[in-house]
Parts: sequence; structure tokens; C-alpha cells
Amino acid sequence: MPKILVTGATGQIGTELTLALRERYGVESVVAAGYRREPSSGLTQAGPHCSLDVRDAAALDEVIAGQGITVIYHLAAMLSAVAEDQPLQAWDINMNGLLNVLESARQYRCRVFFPSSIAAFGPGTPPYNTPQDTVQHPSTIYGITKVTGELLCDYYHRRYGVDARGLRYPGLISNQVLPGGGTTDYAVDIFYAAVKQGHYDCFLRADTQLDMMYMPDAIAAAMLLMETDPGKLTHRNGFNVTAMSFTPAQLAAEIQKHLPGFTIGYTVDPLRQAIADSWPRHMDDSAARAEWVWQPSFDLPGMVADMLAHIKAKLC
Ligand code: AKB
Repeated sequence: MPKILVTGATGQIGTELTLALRERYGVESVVAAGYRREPSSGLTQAGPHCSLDVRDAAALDEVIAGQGITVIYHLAAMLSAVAEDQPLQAWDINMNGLLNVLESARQYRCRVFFPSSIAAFGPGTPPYNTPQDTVQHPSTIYGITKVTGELLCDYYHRRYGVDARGLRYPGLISNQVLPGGGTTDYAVDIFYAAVKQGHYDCFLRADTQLDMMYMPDAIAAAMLLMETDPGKLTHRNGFNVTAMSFTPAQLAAEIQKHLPGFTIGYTVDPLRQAIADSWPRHMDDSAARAEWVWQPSFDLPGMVADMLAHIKAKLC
């Protein structure tokens, strides 16, 4: 039975992943670690948890050695928009945190999951059917940390045999935890505004097409990749994965099928628009489908129906 550490366990992915891992492997097998928001007050408190700053290598080693950790899902990171506001801090958290995790993994022989992002691509990347292996020259600090993270994970595997694996997430949509400081956050905010106010003012242009995924698929993807026989993997890190690709206008039209009175307006935030414009429109995820049988369960209509049901139950 693996003993798992989830860093960033109170974040958007971490909260739901911790709960899913506990369901699969048992509550006592999964240690939830958070820093800014401690797991002691959230959904992840019902099980082993600790406060951990991943930049503190000694503290990380203490948790890993003390708890007998064998697998690390390393989710602690700063997202794209907030990282652009604080580039030095973003580098410190995203890069030094990952380096510490990989060093501990090397020393204590742990396996590692590292989430990269569509942000690992940049303006020079083919935007449609973005290939698995292509130009990666991101123009954001967040994207630079993601592509460097992919390379670092590959390096630790090649050089030290650390079993590090990862994928490139698109924008993620969760009905449980709000994202914090991302460019794709509009695709979550819109549901709360639609149910509460009947109107949403979007910070991206109506025609900004981006890849997206519903959180149950994002969690399933991480767990499936980590459970795959390593012999089947040609790539190890930075697998393209997507489930749907839409614009704010298309998402609003799908919501209007359920809430006919819903309206959307646009007040574009130049920072987040520039970030979104530098990302691909739609990735080719055939490598993930071939190597570890990736297959999403939710498309746009399925995700919208499920999101609205959950948000209405929460708010009404
Ligand atoms: C963000 O918007 O920063 C993230 C991402 C696409 O990595 N959701």
C-alpha cells in the first residue's frame, strides 16, 4: 500500500485529489499538507494532515521520513495571473518547491506526480491540435516554471531513476473549491454568478478559446497516470490532456440552455487576456490516450449540467 503526501492539499486540485486518494487507498495512507491554508480547517482535515512550506527542504524531509512517504503528489504552486504580479515569489514557490520535492524523492525513493499546464506553451506553439512534442517558449513566469518543471522531472528520472510523471492540465472547473489567481478562473466564477445574479462580467474576450476539463476527469487522469505500468510510457512528463475546448461565449450559451435569463458582458482584463492569448486553443492529447488510455468522461454539456446542479444545491 503506498503512503502518499499531497502538497497544496487545500488548493483547487489538492482538495478533491486528497479525498479521492483517501477513498482509493484508505484515509490513513494520505497525508494532506497545506501552507497558506492549513488542512486543519478544511475538507482535508478528516485524516492525517500537516502545515508545510515546500520551500523548507528540512521540513519536507522530516514529513517524508517521519511518515514513511512513498508517493508525492506535488500540487503546491502559484497560478498564472497571480504569478505575473509576483514573479520572484512565483519562481521561489514553483521552482524551489519542486526541486526540494525531487531531491527528497531521490533520497527517500519516492514516486512523484507533477502537474504542468497549457501555460507551458507560448505564442510560437501551434495553437490548434498542439502536438505533444513541439515548441515550448512560454511568455509568462508561470509557464516558464511549468516547462522548467517538466524538464527537471525528466532529468531526475534520467539521472537518478526517480519515477516522476506529469501532465499538462488545461483550465480546471470544480464544483467544490474555487481556484485562486488563474487565467481560466472565469470558467468557474461564471457558474456562481449565473446562479446568484443571473449575470456575469467576464474578464476574457468572448472569443477566447481554451482547453478545459471538469475536476472529476482531472483527478482520474492524475491517478490513472500514476497507476500505469511504467513499461507502457514513452513520455513521462508533460502529457497533453484535454476534455473540451470552448470560448466564454460558448460556455454562456450552454448555461443559457438551463438558465434562459442568464446574460454575459465583457470587461477585458489586459493582463489575463494577454496570458490567455499566448496559450494554445486546443491540444492534441493522443499520446496520453495511447500510452495510458486517457479518456475524459465529461464534455461541455455534461460538465455544465453537473456544475449547475451542484452550485444550485450549494447556493439555493
Ligand atoms: C491558470 O489559469 O493559471 C491555470 C492553468 C491553466 O494552469 N488554471
